[in-house]
Amino acid sequence: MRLSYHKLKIPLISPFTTSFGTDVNKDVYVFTLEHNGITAYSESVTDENPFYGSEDNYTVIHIVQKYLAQIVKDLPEPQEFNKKTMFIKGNNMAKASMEMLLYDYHAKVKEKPLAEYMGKSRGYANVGISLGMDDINVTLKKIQDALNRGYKRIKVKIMKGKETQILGAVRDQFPDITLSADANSDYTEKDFQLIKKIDRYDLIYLEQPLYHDDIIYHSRLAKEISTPLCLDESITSPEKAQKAFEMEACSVINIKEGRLGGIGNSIKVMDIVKNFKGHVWIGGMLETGIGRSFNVSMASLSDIDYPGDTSPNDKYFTHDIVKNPFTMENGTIKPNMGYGIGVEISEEYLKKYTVEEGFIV
Ligand code: OSB
Ligand code: MG
Repeated sequence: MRLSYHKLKIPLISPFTTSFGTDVNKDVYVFTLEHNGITAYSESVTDENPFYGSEDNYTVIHIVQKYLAQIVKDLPEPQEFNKKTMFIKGNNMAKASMEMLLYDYHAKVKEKPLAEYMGKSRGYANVGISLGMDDINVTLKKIQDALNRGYKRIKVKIMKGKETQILGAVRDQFPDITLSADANSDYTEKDFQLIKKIDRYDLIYLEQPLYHDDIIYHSRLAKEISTPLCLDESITSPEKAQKAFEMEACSVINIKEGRLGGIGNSIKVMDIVKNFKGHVWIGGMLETGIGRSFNVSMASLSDIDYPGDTSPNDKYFTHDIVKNPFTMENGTIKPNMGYGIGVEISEEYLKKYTVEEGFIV
């Protein structure tokens, strides 16, 4: 058993701006597990800064090296890995990067495509697009292009004070599209009057307007606005999802396996959402083809009812590190049918974008 990493820096086709900053590169750890002729992969959804959540690339590699690698070494089933790592508080993105590596490994051992290994797949994922903030004319053009390509939902990033300008311009030009907005926790409980203005844009939901770890104020806000609320950052465990629905803080959840500590917890959240008759979709963190393959498989599960942020690889990178990128047809993407995540790594581009590599255990 050998566990190793590549740290990559891959230029993004266009900068991605959210309320917390602008990314021009994808800085990512890719993990590789090799055993008995099987090679499994995963990536961490963290980047260089803890601005989306509290983890970053440096905390992930630290937690992996100091604690998780020893547990991964025994090749436990993912559920077993989750139990064995419960003593480590938080650090969900680090845990997810190893749990998902084990998912890929065990799906490959059992010679099953990941979607089949995880649950009931409908065979394809419905796809939406997440657009970072840009000059408004650039955004309008990107929306038109996305609609031409068949995307089923458009999500725009907003921030405090710019919501009316962005959403007003989008709705003027596209009165009928399925539209959502993501504030990435830019507002506070003092901004409810401002947030209420968003009701007039007829969004399918407003994503994470308030604090990254909040449920209580979102619950209060949900009672004052008519737009459904979707939580992303705040839902870091199945227990948080349960609490959010019990408090009616949201009716929609954006699942990211990384934020939830892996696929096992993500499936538990899907069950909770179903129980409360909420809606659920699979988010994205600008993943390479490796993380994207996990996301597309998840998004193809039949309990996922809204389109996800699971664009084809060419939205992000000129050259991905996989040789079999996803293609979108009529706003849908089919999960890979090879064993596990089913990606073929391009050694050429993996090497080209590697800034550091090493052996862990
Ligand atoms: O809030 O969903 C988010 C990217 C980085 C950090 C947070 C978010 C996002 C996205 C991108 O919205 C979705 C994608 O991968 O296309
Ligand atoms: Mg979000």
